[in-house]
Amino acid sequence: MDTIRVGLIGLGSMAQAHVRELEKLPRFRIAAICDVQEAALAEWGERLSVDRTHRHADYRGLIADEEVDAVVSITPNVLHADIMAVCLAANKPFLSEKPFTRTFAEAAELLARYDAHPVSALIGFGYRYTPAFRFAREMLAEGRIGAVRSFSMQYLQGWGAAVYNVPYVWRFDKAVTGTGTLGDLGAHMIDLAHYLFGPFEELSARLQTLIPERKSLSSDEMLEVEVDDFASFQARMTGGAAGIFQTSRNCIGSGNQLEVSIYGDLGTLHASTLAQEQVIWIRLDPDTGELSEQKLQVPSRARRALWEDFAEMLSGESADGLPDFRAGYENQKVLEAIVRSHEAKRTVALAELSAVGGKEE
Ligand code: NAI
Ligand code: 4PW
Repeated sequence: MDTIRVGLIGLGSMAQAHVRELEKLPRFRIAAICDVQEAALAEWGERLSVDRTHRHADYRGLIADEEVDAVVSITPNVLHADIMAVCLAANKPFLSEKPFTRTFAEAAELLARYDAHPVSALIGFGYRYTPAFRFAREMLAEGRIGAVRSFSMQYLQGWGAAVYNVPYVWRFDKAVTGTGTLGDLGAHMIDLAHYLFGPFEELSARLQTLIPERKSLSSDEMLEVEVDDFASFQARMTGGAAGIFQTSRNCIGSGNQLEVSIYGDLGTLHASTLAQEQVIWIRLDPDTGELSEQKLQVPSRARRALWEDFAEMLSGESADGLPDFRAGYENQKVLEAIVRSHEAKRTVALAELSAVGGKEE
């Protein structure tokens, strides 16, 4: 496949980011688009020069479109599972946005379908491609800070803070989103932890809703928010490291702040989206006990785009550390463990969760 003809489903805010990336890579051509909003279809159709016959109001039409080699699903969370299921049935490769699904039951059912008929698929865990995190992973593999004993991670944004009076959009509606800041930002943190340290073994969590009502989009009515807007949990990874996590969308001035501090036997690493081109390395000289701190610039080999890996995957190549279908499923399992831990007020081992209708490894 020389040119990869892409079909985009969901022409909202994140579609802009995907289109920007796709336009940098000549192998891709956006051949079809889909949205339930006619105005968005018309506007994007003109902008991307997509012929009217390839502008779809129903995602099933786009997935069946013969001009589409690969599907990109960028819709509200409630649609993720069905769009992936239709792609699997049609044998169409796809890149689907996070969180993997809205619930673990959806994830388990999808896994069964995927195991029966796998197709090339990636999930939008884009922070695996943040240069600082890729370089930190490389440094860990080289043993630069020795065995990792513990880490702390946080993902903070500010747009949901009370002062901004953000109305009740789909991200607060449990039926559409599944969980709140947990599935939205927490899913990225969990994926980053898996990418850096391997699978989760057990965890204990607390979910809180600090702003319990949001104003309706269409009236002055205040609507109850059933999903979390503050999530914190602590975990033990199968490799032995202990981790502590927090996420919130109510932290004024945070911007888009995903960061990790990693503590090993021989030193410490700090990496953050606030300084994506550097990793701070604190080294301990075991002979003298002296500490030194370096701000390392990320080397060019740690720059890579999710879309480049997707193109390679479609050509039958497979890079290390891909955010693949199984990574999506495992991520949803951790989200489920967090919800169960919160509800039961106890530590939950990941081994307790078995797939509903799906094969476990
Ligand atoms: P959005 O609300 O801005 O856009 C969603 C679009 O989907 C809208 O244009 C809407 O009309 C369309 N849509 C709704 N129902 C549809 C249907 N049945 N068929 C076709 N289109 C439909 O949402 P946003 O921010 O673009 O988020 C979309 C997804 O992307 C979410 O799952 C979110 O978690 C994920 N996301 C991922 C990010 C990342 O860093 N990986 C960043 C932002 C969002
Ligand atoms: O859906 C989320 C968006 O609100 C994303 O996954 C992260 O936060 C990145 O962009 C925003």
